[in-house]
Amino acid sequence: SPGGEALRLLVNGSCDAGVNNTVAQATFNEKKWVWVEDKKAGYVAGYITRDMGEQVEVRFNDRSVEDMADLTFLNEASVIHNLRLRYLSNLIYTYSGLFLVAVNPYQNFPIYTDEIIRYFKNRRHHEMPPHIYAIADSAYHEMLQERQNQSILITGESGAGKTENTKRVIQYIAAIAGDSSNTKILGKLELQILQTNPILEAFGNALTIRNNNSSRFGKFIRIEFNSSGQIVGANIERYLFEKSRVTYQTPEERNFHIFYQLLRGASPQIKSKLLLNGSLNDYRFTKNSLKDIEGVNDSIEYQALVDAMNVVGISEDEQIDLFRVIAAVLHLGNIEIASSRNDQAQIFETSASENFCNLLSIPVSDFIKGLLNPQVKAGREWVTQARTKEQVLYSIEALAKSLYERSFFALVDRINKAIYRPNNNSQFIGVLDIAGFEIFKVNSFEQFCINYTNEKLQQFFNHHMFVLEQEEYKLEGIEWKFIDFGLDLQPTIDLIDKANPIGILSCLDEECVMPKATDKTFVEKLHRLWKDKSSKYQVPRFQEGFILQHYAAKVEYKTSGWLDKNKDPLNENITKLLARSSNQYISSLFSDYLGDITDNDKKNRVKRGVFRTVGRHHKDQLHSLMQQLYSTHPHFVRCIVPNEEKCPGKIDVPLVLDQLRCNGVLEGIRICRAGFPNRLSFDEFRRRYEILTSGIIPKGSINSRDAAEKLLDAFKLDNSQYRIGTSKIFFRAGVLAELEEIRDTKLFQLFTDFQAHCRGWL
Ligand code: AOV
Ligand code: MG
Repeated sequence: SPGGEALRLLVNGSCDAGVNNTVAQATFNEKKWVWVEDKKAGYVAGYITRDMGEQVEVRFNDRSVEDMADLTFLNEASVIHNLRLRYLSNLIYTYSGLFLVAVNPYQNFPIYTDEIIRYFKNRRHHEMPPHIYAIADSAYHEMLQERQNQSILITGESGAGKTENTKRVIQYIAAIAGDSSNTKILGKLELQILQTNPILEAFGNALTIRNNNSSRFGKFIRIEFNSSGQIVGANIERYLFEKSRVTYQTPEERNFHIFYQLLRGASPQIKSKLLLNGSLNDYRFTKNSLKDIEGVNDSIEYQALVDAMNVVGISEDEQIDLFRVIAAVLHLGNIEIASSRNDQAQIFETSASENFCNLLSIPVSDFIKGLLNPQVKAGREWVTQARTKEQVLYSIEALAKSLYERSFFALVDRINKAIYRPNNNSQFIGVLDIAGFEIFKVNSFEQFCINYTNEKLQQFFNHHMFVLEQEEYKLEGIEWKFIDFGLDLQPTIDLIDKANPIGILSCLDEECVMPKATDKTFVEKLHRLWKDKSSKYQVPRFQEGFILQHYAAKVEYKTSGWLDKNKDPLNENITKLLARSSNQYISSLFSDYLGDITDNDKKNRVKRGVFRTVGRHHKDQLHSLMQQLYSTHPHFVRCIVPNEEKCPGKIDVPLVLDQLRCNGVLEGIRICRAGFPNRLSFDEFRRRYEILTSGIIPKGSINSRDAAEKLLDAFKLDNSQYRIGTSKIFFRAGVLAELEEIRDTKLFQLFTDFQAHCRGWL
């Protein structure tokens, strides 16, 4: 009984447990049902498992199921009820057909300890409660057994727990894959891999309204193993970085963590080296933001960052270079631009510019000239242009964002250098932590890119779930009529990324090289191309933009600023100066701007992707990610935000339902139930369930297929409930769960009989 208290027996009665087949019906009738008073829930139904006179032990009927595909009645209400029941009993993980669903607990449960890791290690997936470790463990074992690369795809809204679960996967794998001698101490490489995370988070995460530690980039971490399953290296690929945060944050949000860590945690010596003598309120790029995160001390985090960099092997000089960029960005933000009478930009106070140039080792006079009066090519001639205050401010911000972004990308490359060892014979487990589908009040290019990504990932899921699953039925020769679920997302994907007929991304690229093109000409061209041509495309009533039908919902995109966001133009006068900086790190960040004098250089720039637009770059990266994913055996994790207040123990039902609809969980269950989601080999089936019958299977040799068939007969399972393949039996959702329950009861009975038997002896 819960809490060991005596339970009050209230009413003897029956309760509709909703069982619908003969085997379960039989056990149902044997159960002695009771209602138990509960302070919170009123009355809870349960049945007596042990009668001790004054006290009884009760198993509650209102138990949740560990796999929602086993729910007897499947609808939105039962799914949410089940998740809620579990969440309120501190069970944050639930299977849902092919998904693991994880609801953010907003509190630390002791479910990630070394002991729990040992508990999951080497156990079979279906014997274990739902947990992220069970997913990590099956990926690991399937990689070794099937000799196939694995992937774990973790998606969900901001704040849902993607990054936390990603960390848990890495933690688990580092613990079990390095641990061949069963010692607790992690190897150096495993430690380095674990320590890459605080570094990436310092530079790539920020406080947002929805998450105190929000990742502002997506990542795919590949951990590579040799044939005996030991880690031989790792590699991190990053996607879509939100660099606009460097120059602008709403008052409730912060800039990237590193700004606060550096200004609050660095020693006076380091700060003076970086010419930083102010605090957060003295720099334009930090002063308007929120300053503190509840429960976080930025100086302690700074120390943790430095420790992590030391573990990974990033030297003190390299660390200074990384911080140099942060300081330079802060100085850049403080350059004050005045405007002359004829509207020309001017700089009177040069100290911020001097600091910037000193730190980055470039000549300050050239810098100021390049900013205020850049040389631009007009035909074959170079002419000097005068700039307005707005133009200069714009190029300063573009430079700050680009400087930060390039340094962040270089940091990821540097980390990869430390942990990646090319190895031809390795296999990998890849973990994808990427922002889920987004719909805001105003949706711009950033949401368009992220939703495009999610459309592709959902298409991948559908392919895996519906196509491959049905192929397996065919392979096993079971009778099956191919179902077309009408879930092909290709029309929307084509509309976005096809080159011919020209999709949205290509159309945007074309406009980016057209002289005189504007956001307006872009959207007009789109309408001409797609209005009434695709059922997934609509023209909005009021604003300049377009409406796309995504798998999750219709989203209206506003296209102002898209040309610039896609082209991402920089002041080449300044980037060329930086490319020639005497500081090697800085010059390496801008090496793609090393002059455009020779044709060779030009070719080089094309090759290095300078001329690639943001959209094009993302499309290429995504293409390569998808190629990798299609070569893997995937595992899907869907993270759920329980409420908008970051509050433990509270489930906001409409909010959760919305996410379940968007991320395909509900649809996934429906389809799972139309098919035969559970399967067991003949041998395994016999081994596990022979105990439920007596003497049906003759002693001695009988092949496992015949044995299994005899068992199925004995259980009187309706033959719509299973299919017999060439090597396994496939079951409808819920059948195995019921057999398991009967088996539990049986084992318990055997155990008590045995006890009674022993007592008889005494
Ligand atoms: P996200 O990665 O999905 O959002 P996080 O993984 O950063 O979300 O989770 C947000 C916060 O929720 C964390 O900082 C933790 O405080 C808490 N949390 C999440 N999962 C757990 C867990 N399993 N146990 C304890 N606390 C948890 V974003 O990167 O914003 O898309 O952009
Ligand atoms: Mg995250």
